[in-house]
Amino acid sequence: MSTVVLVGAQWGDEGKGKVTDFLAEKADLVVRYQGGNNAGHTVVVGDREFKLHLIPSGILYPEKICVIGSGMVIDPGVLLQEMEALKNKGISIDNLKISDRAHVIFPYHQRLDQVEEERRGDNKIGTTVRGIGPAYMDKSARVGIRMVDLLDQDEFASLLEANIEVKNHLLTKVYGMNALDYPSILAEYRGYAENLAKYVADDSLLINEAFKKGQNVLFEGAQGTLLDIDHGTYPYVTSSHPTAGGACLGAGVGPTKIDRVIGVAKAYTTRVGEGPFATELEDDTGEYIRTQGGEFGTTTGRPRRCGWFDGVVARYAVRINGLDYLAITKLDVLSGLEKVKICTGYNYRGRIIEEFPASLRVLEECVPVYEEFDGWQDDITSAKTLSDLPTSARKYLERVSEVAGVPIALVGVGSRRSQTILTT
Ligand code: 2SA
Ligand code: GDP
Ligand code: MG
Repeated sequence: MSTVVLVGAQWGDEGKGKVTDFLAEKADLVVRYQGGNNAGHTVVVGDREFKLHLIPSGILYPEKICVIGSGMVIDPGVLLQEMEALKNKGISIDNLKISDRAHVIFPYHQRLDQVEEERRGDNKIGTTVRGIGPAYMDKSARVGIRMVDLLDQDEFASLLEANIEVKNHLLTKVYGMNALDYPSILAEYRGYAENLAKYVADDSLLINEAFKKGQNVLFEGAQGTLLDIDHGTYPYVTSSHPTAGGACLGAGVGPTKIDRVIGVAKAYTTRVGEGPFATELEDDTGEYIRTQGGEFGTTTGRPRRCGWFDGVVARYAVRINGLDYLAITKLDVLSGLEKVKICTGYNYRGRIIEEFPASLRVLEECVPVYEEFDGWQDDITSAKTLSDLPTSARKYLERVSEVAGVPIALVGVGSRRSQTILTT
């Protein structure tokens, strides 16, 4: 396996948690490198379901080292709750490591996320309101507070005081909200620091030492390529780099160390939050997919928008991430449909576009060009190999692979670890 980066090839929720858990069996380290508790990664093992937000999906294997990388933003209260919930389910968190360089989310980040969304009105982004954007803003503005700063009592007190002074000005004078109380936040976060201190480490050093030992490292992306701050449907994106390059930045690893990049995509497309979505189905078929696929946000419970597989998006994800393979999940969800469709290009004012456009104004006018295929009625959730699948499902997968331009390494036919077909 060596070093593998797993990324979302669409708008997130492709089933990265499940695929990470499946591949983690062969990994020594599993590393998250961006995002925070906006992410929701669901892993089902036997009859037990785990919803992870900050902790890598490798945590269900007791011997794997799980790293929260420097590119992440951490809400320490949420992290401690997640750790506690895992412990209560009998899952060991002894091998969890938290980067000393990861940035910390504070209550003012959540408040600003909420009030900025409200002020955007019809132009809202549809964020998870977890304070992710404002925390990354502070990081870029060079006023953020990192885990290493949180652990240093005096340094933390002065950084927090300076931040709260500015944020209170913004909250009260600009947004007409109540001021935040510095002493109580200081005390609360000092408590978090005490509880988290023993897990804090130099993630880059740890991972690079693992490379020297010849260990296998799996990087687990959160969100998806089309939500990347540089390459996504800006401004309807998250504030981090869910793409493969983000793994290097967000874990202190050189690009020469990456052996393989796998993109996870659903057999259809979903998006939660606002922004253009060319293949969206606002009809009974969209509703069917949402119901069959249980397409509701893992973190917020919001209904996800559903649509056909978009080959333009897939090709874009292959290019942006340098994908070697696709992992296609949730093929079982399409069972029962008479016809299924793949978008192979966009019709923009009578011209066929095959590459994903930068302009949202162009994207909004794009009409998908579809190829239609026979569906399949059989229950495929017990399929173990490709040959167990109905011919029409196999044809569909073949075309998905052709349109995307990369082979398919595995296919998901159910949420359980065991419901995975390896094709290579
Ligand atoms: P944010 O909160 O600033 O990152 O929101 C910006 C955009 O990024 C989208 N986003 C997501 N999209 C899909 N899944 C995500 N995780 C949760 C899940 C989402 C949920 O697993 O279902 O529960 O609602 C995720 N996180 C961020 C977000 O919708 C905005 O479009
Ligand atoms: P992630 O954010 O990419 O990890 O995805 P989420 O966990 O937010 O959403 C994916 C959902 O689909 C979860 O509820 C998974 O348990 C489920 N899932 C993953 N793979 C499959 C699959 O192949 N078939 C079905 N039916 N469900 C799947
Ligand atoms: Mg998710």
